[in-house]
Amino acid sequence: MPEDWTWEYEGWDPAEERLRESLCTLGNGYFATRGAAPETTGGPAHYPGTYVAGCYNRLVSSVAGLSVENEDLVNLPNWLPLRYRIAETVDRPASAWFGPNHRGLLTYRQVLDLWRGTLTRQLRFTDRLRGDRRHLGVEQVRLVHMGSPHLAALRTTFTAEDWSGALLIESAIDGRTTNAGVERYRELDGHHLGRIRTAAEGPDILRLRCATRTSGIRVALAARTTAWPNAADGRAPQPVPLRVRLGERTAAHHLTVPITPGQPVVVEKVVALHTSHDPATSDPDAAALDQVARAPGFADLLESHQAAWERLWRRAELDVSGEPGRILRLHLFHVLQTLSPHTAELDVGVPARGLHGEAYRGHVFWDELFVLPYLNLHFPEVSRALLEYRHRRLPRACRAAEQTGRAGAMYPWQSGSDGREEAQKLHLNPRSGRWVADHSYLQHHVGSAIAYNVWRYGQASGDTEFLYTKGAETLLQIARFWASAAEYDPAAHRYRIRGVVGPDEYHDAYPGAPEPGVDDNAYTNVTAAWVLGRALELAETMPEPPRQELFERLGLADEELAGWEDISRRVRVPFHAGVISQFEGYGDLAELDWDGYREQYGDIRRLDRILEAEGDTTNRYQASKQADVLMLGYLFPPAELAAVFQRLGYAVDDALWRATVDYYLRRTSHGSTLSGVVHGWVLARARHSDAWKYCQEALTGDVADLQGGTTAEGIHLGAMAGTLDLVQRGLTGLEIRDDTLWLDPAPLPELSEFGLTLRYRGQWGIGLRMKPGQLLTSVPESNEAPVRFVLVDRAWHVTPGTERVVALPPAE
Ligand code: IFM
Repeated sequence: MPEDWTWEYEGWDPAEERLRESLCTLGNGYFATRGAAPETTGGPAHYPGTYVAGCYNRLVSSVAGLSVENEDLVNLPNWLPLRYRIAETVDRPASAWFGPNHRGLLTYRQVLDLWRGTLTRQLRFTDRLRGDRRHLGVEQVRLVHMGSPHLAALRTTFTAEDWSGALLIESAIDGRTTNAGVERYRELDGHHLGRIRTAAEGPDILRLRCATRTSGIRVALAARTTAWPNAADGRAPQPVPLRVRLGERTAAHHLTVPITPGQPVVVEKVVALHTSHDPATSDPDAAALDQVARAPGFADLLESHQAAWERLWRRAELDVSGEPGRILRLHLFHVLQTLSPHTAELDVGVPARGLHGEAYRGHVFWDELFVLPYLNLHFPEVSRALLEYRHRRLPRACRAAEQTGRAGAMYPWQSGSDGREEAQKLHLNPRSGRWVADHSYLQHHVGSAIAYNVWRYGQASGDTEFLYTKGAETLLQIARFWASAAEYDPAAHRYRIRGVVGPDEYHDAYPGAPEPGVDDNAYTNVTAAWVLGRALELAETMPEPPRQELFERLGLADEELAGWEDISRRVRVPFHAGVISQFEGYGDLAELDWDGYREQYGDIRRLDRILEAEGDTTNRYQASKQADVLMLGYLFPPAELAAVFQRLGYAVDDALWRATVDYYLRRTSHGSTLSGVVHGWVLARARHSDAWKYCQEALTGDVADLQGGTTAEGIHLGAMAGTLDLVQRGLTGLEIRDDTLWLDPAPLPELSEFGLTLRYRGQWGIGLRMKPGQLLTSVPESNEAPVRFVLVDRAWHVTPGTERVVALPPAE
């Protein structure tokens, strides 16, 4: 194993447990299970959660006198339960159930092994019987299989250090789970599972099936438990017989195993999980039973699981030393556990909080904007599947646009199973206890993120089969939406897009305005113009066929395209005080007393909650939650950004951009983990002295739980993937166009040495290695064609089996 691939937690800390559960989640892109303790099924410190990608259910709840409907990623039955105690005689317990909360817990250690994809727990207990102290050691290894996506396994080894007797063990599946992992949602109905049935099969298998209550997805788990005392005399061990206990919503095996010092007891639990959503499955119950009955033992599963992880790591090589490297590997691990090649077989999007918890209900936001650019260069088939998720929901997005009187596709701010708008109408401010109207559905910029991803995927993968069909259709319909949303203002001779919310969610209305939304959000308008520009480029460059067929089917005639041309050149961008305005009127808002608020509250990341609790609102202030205008510097390399503004007839030079960066840097609270990524990226590219500070904020967002308790409710997938891309594209300046890898490095002094391998248009293992003052490019021997690189003023080809080192221009 490469060095430094583990995350270790020493000691039992109930206050930290839910955070550890999120960070120690194991998954495979099909399902994931939080790193919860199997000894207990709940309690304040514990939140077991198992989530299958795309398994949603919709329920109606009553809050603040209103009936609200929410669709949630469902917490499925818990397959982990395995508890144990000492038995004096068969069936006669002689100790309490052990577990992290047991008062005899002596040591507790937990190790997440990224290379192997396992979570190992080591516990040691003491217990007193009639004055005698007994010591029990427990080592437990778990995996969620990366090769066989429906399998998981848990192996527990018990060691009696100084006593002989028996262990009473219970291995169960628990169907009593609800969605209760997020305190803010406690007033919402979380009972998503119904029709629960339990059964036993043969000597060692338990079954539990159920269905989601309204979406009717059938879910089935089957668990095979095997236990034996290790055969010290070398004879084949005999598994211990199991006793079945079936409840209405739980199924358990009980077993009593003799144990003596030097003869550890091993219990293996192998679990299969299927749903009726799975491709090529008619009966999930039968599929789970079949799979678990045929599954090999833990040792074989571990071997094939590790081999699958090794293959993944080869496709995602990232070599960064020190603590940043360790964190980046953890981020990569969680990205791959959420979005693996198995995901490419499913109809799912990018869940903002991974498959690691219930925050944001497993919904899909614009966060894929921070995820796909990374995946494009390693797992293009996963990117394509995620874009196909959007394409399948294109008709729904077109209906949504139509319902607001617009044309084209208006994608929802929050998407779930069928692509309708899932954004909540009310959200709870935990600080004030008030339910507040939520206008985030006005973040129509999500459409530009989808179009951007279509375009960048096409450039990186060269997959014209997708780009010229589903990709083009999606992008053209989004362009059409922007064209119909833009209103011509004769006084300004410009097109304006009114009534939106930008990425900065702190401004959802003008102070005192009766209607929500702000006008001419610069990010929204510029990206809309860019999308229109790409749509026109497609119209010009798409080959025949399929161009005519697609354009005819969409009813896209030349006059409409001429309208797009005009709009793409004349969308309005507001400016004030020598900087780009976040939106029309931003510069007229009051200045916030940042120092005063910091002094009073310390952490003011969630300024919106603080002000609302004070009876005030962020709408009144020049205070942004997260990068908004600066997102433009994240999406577009300097030359492209300048060209976009030039096409719009605005001169945005380096000085104006730097002034804009400084302006918003002083007015942003970073209430989203995405903000650190964008600021780190933009400041690094602007050679700003604060760049590393924001990169560190992005790196530590989840491991240090910077947003105060939110990581326990699920990781921040966009920020995790964003940090990978920060190295991959941000620090290298990598762009892919014209069959060339364009580089424009902006190395940070704190991260000036790193290496990565890329997959680019069917070529694998293309190497980039940065060192202070030099860049090494390589192409493996196995590749067929040379790769072309361009660095500012130099171009070169690297032929297969060779490398080329070039000197980097000195930093300005
Ligand atoms: O999409 C983000 C948004 O930008 C900030 N709030 C959280 C969302 C989901 O991650």
